[in-house]
Amino acid sequence: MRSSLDRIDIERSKFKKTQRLNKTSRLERLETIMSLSSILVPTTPFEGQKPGTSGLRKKVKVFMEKNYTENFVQCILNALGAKVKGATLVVGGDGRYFSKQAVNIIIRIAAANGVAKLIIGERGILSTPAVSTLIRTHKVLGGIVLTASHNPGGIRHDFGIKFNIENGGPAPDSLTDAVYELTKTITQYKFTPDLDCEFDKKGVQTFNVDGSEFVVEVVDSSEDYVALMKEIFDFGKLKELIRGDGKRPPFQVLIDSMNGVTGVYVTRIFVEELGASPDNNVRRIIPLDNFGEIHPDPNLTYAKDLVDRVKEDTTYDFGAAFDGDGDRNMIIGKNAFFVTPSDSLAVIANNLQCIPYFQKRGVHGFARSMPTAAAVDRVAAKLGMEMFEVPTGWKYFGNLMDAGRLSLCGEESFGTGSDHIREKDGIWAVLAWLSIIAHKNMSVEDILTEHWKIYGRNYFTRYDYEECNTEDANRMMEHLEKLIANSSFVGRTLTSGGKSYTVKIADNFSYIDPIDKSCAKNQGIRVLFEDGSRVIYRLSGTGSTGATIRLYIDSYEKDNVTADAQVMLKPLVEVGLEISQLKKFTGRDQPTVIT
Ligand code: G16
Repeated sequence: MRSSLDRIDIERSKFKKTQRLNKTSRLERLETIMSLSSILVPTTPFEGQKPGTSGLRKKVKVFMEKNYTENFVQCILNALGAKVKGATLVVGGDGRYFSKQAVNIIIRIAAANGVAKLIIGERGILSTPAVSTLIRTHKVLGGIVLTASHNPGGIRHDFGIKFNIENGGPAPDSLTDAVYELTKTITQYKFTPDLDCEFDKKGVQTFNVDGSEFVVEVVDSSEDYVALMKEIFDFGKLKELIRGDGKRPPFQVLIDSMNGVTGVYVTRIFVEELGASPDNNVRRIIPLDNFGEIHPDPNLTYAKDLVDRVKEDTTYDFGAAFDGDGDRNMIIGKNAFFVTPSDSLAVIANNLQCIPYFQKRGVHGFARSMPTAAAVDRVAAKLGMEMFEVPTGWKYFGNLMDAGRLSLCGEESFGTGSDHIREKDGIWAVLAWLSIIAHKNMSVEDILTEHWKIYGRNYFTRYDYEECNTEDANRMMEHLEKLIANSSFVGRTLTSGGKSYTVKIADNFSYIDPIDKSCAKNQGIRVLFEDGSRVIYRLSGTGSTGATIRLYIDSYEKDNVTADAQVMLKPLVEVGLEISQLKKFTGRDQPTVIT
């Protein structure tokens, strides 16, 4: 039976010369190594090993500095404490540049720290949702995910490491804060220098390290994940949709992996299981360690290539793209009709009965991150569902899911997911959309239009100002802090393009987790207006260079639901820029990305 990566190799051979894998069985040779010893390596702390919204992200060259990666990995294990001894961890990532070196470092440090077993994706490849799946299905202590997500890869770009806990989700602030504190004082790490471990092919290798057994199990990158998707969705129905069923012609999809890790899963699920054409229905499905020099971020700017293709070729009914590690998704319909992530969440929430998983398990609450437009709140209100608003970051959904109070959630940053795992899940989102389309037999645009007619529309846009000078960006945020602290700000009316907005509430968002009562402060400045519109300002926590300012604009219309979002929101954008004095502080008069 071929593994997922073998299948990808077959695809790869169509594009370029097949990379011959070294088939000599190093596994046999390793079996003869009976006893290995660990050593303590002296080291000194590095500044700035502070995990951001989702792990530590830096330039590859930073991770390549002597002891940089080792220090961080050791600090993760130190922060976990005594639980590490005898534990099992999952290791894998999106295969970006430096992944293999990082996996080797983790193997040697984990063995030296008394970890009993590592479950590693073949060649170190696992999407972020697949890591979450493996942690949950194997019921292990957690996983180390090697990715900088949607950030570009390659030697000149970004690498990242994050830890996921035993529920399969990103580590909470308490753990990442502990890791950061440890990085400031680390003096040594444990290492097994002679541990030479193969992870290119499925199989189990056993070593003896300091007198204890250490096992490395290399698993198929997609097997458990595909099995989970088959439990959640009706693959028979989805196949009929994609292939056509005699009554309906094939529903033409174009699924774009943007040279990221989802190529492995797209090949298995869309091509092999659902019968999509490898030539016409999928693209950029070979995972490349530099993502082919593109920015693997599924939005209208960085996935423009897909948008243009779907626009030009009107035979396509649907397009989707994913980011490097497969947790983000973008959905477009015929003629590249764009579905905002906030609307995508609301539409899925309104149609969960189309998905067998929810038919069986019922639906227990919805959630969104604070900057995400409130479209899903309206669905929750109509369906009588509990609704949560959390800070930006998937880690804030985990407790609610574990407590059985949350089934579906999403973020404006192109993340959508459910309690099937504890990460956002790009492929899951596309399968959810296709299930809804198969059930309703409607186009993407018609589904949206119908939704807006029922609920009204939250017009939403996000302006990103990437790689600003950090001091400038901080000064702008300080200015906003001062402004909202001034009691005369509430009640002030701002006017632009003939529209007036009166400030109702202005604050810096904080959140108390309803389950463990932990508090997250300073999660973004919100200016809420009398008419329900909102402007939100945040600094990104995922960049690796300078500061990225995000300006989020959300405005609700009950009846006028089919206008152009950018035209509709222009006055509010102007108001947002005026309040922040963004141009004055940063010198920028245009955003890098508009979504
Ligand atoms: C990460 C988190 C998301 C979050 C996003 C926000 O996404 O997993 O939950 O919404 O960051 O990023 P920023 O702080 O830049 O606004 P990913 O896909 O990068 O892991």
